[in-house]
This record gives sequence, structure tokens and C-alpha cells, in this order.
Amino acid sequence: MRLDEIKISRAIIESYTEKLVKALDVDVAIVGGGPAGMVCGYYLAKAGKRVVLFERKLSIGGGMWGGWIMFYEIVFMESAKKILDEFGIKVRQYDKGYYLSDSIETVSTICSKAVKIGLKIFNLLSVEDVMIREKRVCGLVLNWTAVEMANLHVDPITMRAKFVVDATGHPAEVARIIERKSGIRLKTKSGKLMGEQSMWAEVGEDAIVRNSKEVCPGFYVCGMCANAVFGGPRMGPIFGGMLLSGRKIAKNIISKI
Ligand code: 48H
Repeated sequence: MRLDEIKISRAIIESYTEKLVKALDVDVAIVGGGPAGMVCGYYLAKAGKRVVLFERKLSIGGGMWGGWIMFYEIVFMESAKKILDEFGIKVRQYDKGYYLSDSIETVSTICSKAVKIGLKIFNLLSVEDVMIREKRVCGLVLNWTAVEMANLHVDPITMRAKFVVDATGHPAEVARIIERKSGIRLKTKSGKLMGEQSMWAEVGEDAIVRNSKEVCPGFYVCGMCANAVFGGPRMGPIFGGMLLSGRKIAKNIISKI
């Protein structure tokens, strides 16, 4: 059989376009494919929800690949072990209450299981704005990351979602856009972003899960973004809170759809 380049191009264009069109109107849109966003997407997809995840970079996994200062190990506590066990990730006990996993196995397994169960992941797409109707966040405005990087003047596309989740990590990018543009008072103490605090692993881990919640109608945060929005310390290479917070937001949204 001879290979036809045009047929290859047509196959890719048709298949990708079909996926993108389906992503324009969904139950949940997640921004950011780090550990929190992916775990959130996994549980939503597992519950049969129509859920898409948009990731700016070529690769999914956010800050988890690098483990701790490029040592590809992550640490987590007993409370998150169940999630790693559910994914079938190899876990080693280091000491009482301290567990380790290989960050590369962890990222690739979570990603694989999430996609296989139905999470639609779009890489190389950056969220640059949101849609708001009657003071409720109801969609996202997206552009190709390549357009963003080249600083080209190219208009974006728009998609609708019943719920939007900001899982963009430290920068809390979507929350910042809403704060800057919407005039909506956020459900934080000040009504604005509270900002991330300095390293304190024990407090930060608990705070991440507590702070993973609704920020304004239609809009939730999970992962590192939650502490940036509601104010909480960073925690270094402890990743249990990211997984627990992603699962919490998924459960929260599932109960509302
Ligand atoms: C599309 C975007 C956009 C955008 C960003 O940083 P992440 O890994 O986030 P989390 O919360 O899942 O995990 C945090 C963890 O990695 C971490 O940084 C920890 C534990 N730090 C502790 C410490 O003390 O430092 O992933 C966020 C993802 C990234 O892949 C970004 O590329 C992506 O979101 N992203 N995608 N549109 N506008 N902004």
C-alpha cells in the first residue's frame, strides 16, 4: 500500500476538528494540566461528565515531572495514598506517614488513566479570557500557545462550560483575569486574590484542600492556585494536597450537575 500525505493530513484535520467542536460546549472546563487539574478531570470523566482540559504547554503534568529540584521523586502523606493506590502507582513508605513515588510514573499514569476514562485534553491551547453572563463564569476564551508566544494579533475562539476550574498553579491565571475584568467580588476575605504565602509544608498541605472551593458562581479553584486565591503557604515537593484538592473539586461539581 502506498502512503498518501494528503490523506494523512485530511485524517488529522477531520479527527482533531471533530474533537475541538465537541469541546465547545461541555459540563466542565479545566484550565491547566498539572496534577490537580488532571486528577480533577479524571474523577469528573469517571462520573460520566463531559469534561475538557486545556493546557498551554506541549506536555501535560505541570510541575510534577521535576519532583524536587529536578530529583524525580515526590513525597505525600497517608491521606493521599489512597488516590495513588487507586491509580495503581507504586508507592514506597519512607518513614511513618511519609510516602514516596516516582514523579515520572505518577504523571504518566494519572494522564493515561484520565484520558482512557474520558477526559479530553487539549495541549498547546492557552486560556486568555473568560465568558461571564449575569455575574456567572460560563466559558473560556482560548488561543493557540504559539500565537501567544509570537505575540501575534490573532483573535481567539470561545467555548461554553457549566463550570470552569482554575488549575493553573502558582500564577492563578484565570482567577486573576476574573478579578481584573469582571467586577465580581470573589469569595475571599478581601473579595480579591489573597496571594500565596511563604513555605510551610504542614499548613500549606491542609490549606490547599480547604481552599479548593468555589470562588464565584460557576468558577472553582484547585491545586496551588487555591492557596494563591484564598491565601495559604506553599509546601515544596509534597504533592498529596494537589491530588486531594483535584478530587475534592470534582466531587463538589459532580454533586451540582
Ligand atoms: C492553559 C495554563 C495556563 C493558561 C497555566 O503548576 P502546576 O503543576 O499546578 P498544580 O496546582 O496542579 O500543581 C502545583 C505543583 O506543580 C507545584 O507547583 C507545587 C506543589 N509547588 C509547591 C511549591 O512550594 O512551589 O500545573 C499548572 C498547569 C501548567 O502545566 C501550566 O502550563 C498550565 O497549568 N497553565 N494552561 N492556559 N492560561 N496557565
